[in-house]
Amino acid sequence: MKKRIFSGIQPSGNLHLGNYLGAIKQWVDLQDEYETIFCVVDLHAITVPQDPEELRKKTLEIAKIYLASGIDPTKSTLFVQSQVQEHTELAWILNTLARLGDLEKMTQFKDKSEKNEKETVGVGLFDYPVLMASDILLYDTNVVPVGKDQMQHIELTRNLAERFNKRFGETFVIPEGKLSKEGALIMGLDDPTKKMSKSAPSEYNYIALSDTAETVHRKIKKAVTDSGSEIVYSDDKPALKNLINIYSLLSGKTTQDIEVMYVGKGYGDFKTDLAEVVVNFLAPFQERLANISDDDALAILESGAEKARELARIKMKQVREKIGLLV
Ligand code: ATP
Ligand code: LTN
Repeated sequence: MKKRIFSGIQPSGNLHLGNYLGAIKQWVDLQDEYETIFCVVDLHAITVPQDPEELRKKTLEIAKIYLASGIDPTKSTLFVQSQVQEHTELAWILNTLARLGDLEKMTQFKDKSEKNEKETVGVGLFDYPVLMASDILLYDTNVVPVGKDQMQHIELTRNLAERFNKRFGETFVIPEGKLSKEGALIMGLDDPTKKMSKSAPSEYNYIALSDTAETVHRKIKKAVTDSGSEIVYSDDKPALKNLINIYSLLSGKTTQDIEVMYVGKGYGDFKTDLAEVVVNFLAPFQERLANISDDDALAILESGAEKARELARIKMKQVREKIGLLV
């Protein structure tokens, strides 16, 4: 029996290289070794205001991005969270076990709510990790591949599962988080101390998966670098280290290979080549994306939702029995 993987991305903002290298790329590589379920988490996206038309468009686009990245619908189950109602049902039940104090410690909530007065922060934003726990626990997930920023939510998920099992008897599998190595955190091109983020104030922070070749060249040319002129991979040069990581992850060359290639050359040559490496990844990716029709993507999502509903229904029946609801 293969172990099961579950992960998801919110349909908000423009996906960037950080999302691809930190999340989707490793998902593609895990499809053979694991039974894989990938979700577009639209109910998480509405924890902050979304334009309804935009949300629908983005949801379909994320599904297409999964497909264009190499998520294979014959190997993986792909679906949209809101199309499987058990996610919200389980979230309510887990809410009765979750503790205010634990949710208040979540850094994503703290970051996103910092800008608002406490009185006006949405309850959905606060409760976000409990819905995420439901996503994971509904499917007896063993492993959750995510970026570093999500590990705290996985820990909370484990605690909720343990608390439920202790109180009502063995019901949920205790999941583990899984980080990719270098891709775990891609930093901003304009500031190597902060992660590449779609909500960054400047577009020079990120390379979007939809950027044109011209934009990629312009953004990489403007990317900040460190003092000195040699191309070396070191913690003392965080900006360059980040650029070498991107080069390495997209080209398959090791960071040592890259250092050797640029002995005696400067940032100019390195950056021009890096832009080419990025474009050589993005151009065929964008072509595959353009060739996936709405109808094809919708059909894949519908059959994915059917499979997911079946699994979710079985799990929820167990949960209802355990907690004393009429079944
Ligand atoms: P953002 O700050 O860009 O809005 P996010 O974490 O809210 O990021 P999601 O769409 O929720 O974005 O994240 C999707 C996945 O991408 C998650 O697994 C997350 O850990 C990963 N991820 C996001 N940014 C990066 C990054 N800079 N480097 C590596 N992984 C990332
Ligand atoms: N919170 C995650 C998105 C997410 C998720 C999940 C990831 C929602 N549900 C279940 C893994 C498993 C984020 O912000 N990246």
